[in-house]
Amino acid sequence: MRTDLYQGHDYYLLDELLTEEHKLIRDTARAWVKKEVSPIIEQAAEDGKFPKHLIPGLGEIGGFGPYIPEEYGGAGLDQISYGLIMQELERCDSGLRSTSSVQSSLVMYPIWKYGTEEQRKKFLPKLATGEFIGCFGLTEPDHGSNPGGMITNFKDMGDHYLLNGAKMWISNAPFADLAVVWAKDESGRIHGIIVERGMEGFSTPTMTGKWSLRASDTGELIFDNVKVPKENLLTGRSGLGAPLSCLDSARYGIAWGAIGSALDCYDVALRYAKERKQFDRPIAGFQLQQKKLAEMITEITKAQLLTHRLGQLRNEGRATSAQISMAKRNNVDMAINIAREARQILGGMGIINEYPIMRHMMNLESVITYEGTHDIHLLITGMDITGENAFK
Ligand code: TGC
Ligand code: FAD
Repeated sequence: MRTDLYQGHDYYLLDELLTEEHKLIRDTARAWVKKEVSPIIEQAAEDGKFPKHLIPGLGEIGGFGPYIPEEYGGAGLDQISYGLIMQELERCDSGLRSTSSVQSSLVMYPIWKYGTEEQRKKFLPKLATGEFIGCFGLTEPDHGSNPGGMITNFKDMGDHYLLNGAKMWISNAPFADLAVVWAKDESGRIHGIIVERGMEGFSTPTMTGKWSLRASDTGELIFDNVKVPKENLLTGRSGLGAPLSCLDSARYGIAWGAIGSALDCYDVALRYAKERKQFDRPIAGFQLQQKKLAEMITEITKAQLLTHRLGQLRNEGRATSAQISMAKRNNVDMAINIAREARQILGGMGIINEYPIMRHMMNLESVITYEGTHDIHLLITGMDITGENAFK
């Protein structure tokens, strides 16, 4: 098993912009990842299973709802802290970050923002420790990029709601205790509703056959006349804007997380290039390899600057959805390109699981698709700068 030698890369001295608390949070997450996750992640990916024994530890390092107020069990941290945790988790594996960001931004966030006080008290503290795991059901078999077309629906039956439909591609679904599900009421308006495991007619079949994000469990959500208590409706906001606002928070976390994947690929490739000799000298001495490495650190540094500024804007409540889209799209694309270049630097060694690069590369094929595809985010930027909607 390869020893995890990662130390971080900070070419533009961005650490100077962080507080002591930020650095402590980041270093704690990094140390936990190195001790608990790095030794087992390749096996988890090979097995195609999320390592559930990590859940309590993830809760302890603030991986579940870092910015949720302490009164609800969260850590009450700022957005840069949230980003730094996502970066450290995805530095190890995108599936690990997925579990954390789905729980934080797609389950805890909507309950905190749009739930009742009763729902907050019932669910948030247990979600913060990992005693409960949640998932987020927006995508349907026939509605991915266009979630507004969803057909999952509920009817008001007087003393309960009756939920029917299906969601697919849902991270953590196979073992989640609860699902925040987006469904239409009888007038076609979208609402969030909390569906709990054990409710009759609710099942979560596992999706198999993934070559990507293998250390994360993905499943369907099937609702066959599920009776949902009325107190499980999220009453604070309705319409497509409600789930999309949760996506803003998760996409922001991905923008940081993707930097983590890129840093790990760069770190491994740089070390390998200095050690590996061909034609009697380290391959790091050849101009073609230096071009790859120099471009990698340049792109990582640009992404770090973009994302740090976005974090400041988020802290001030000024970041727009379109700014978040730009960062998600840029950083994931940057990371996937770096993974591909890093793999080449390692030659044949780049394809085996002694090194993490191929796993990152495969993971990033999911990350570039979920939470809005690469092309959808381009269209969001296009609409923002021109005022013209090219989606429809
Ligand atoms: P459109 O007509 O543009 O908007 C409908 C309403 O939503 C508002 N809105 C937003 N509100 C908050 N935040 C945002 N980011 C928002 N974007 C739009 C908008 O103002 C409008 O409000 P109102 O009051 O006028 O009704 O919607 P559209 O139907 O044209 O679709 C727009 C589009 C394509 C950008 C959007 O639907 C989209 O982003 N599609 C991509 C779908 C997506 O990202 N799905 C992600 C599923 S979850 C997931 O992938 C989790 S992976 C987890 C992991 O493992 O990490
Ligand atoms: P489609 O929407 O069918 O898109 C196919 C292609 O068409 C894409 O290239 C897209 O960019 C392009 N396209 C679509 N519309 C347009 C347009 N208007 N103009 C130009 N091009 C367009 N969803 C959840 O709700 N919860 C989850 O937890 C979750 N986890 C996921 C985990 C994994 C591993 C994966 C792979 C997906 C997950 N998703 C989840 C679903 C994810 O959000 C969707 O896959 C994504 O939104 C794209 O939808 P789609 O796959 O149906 O592709």
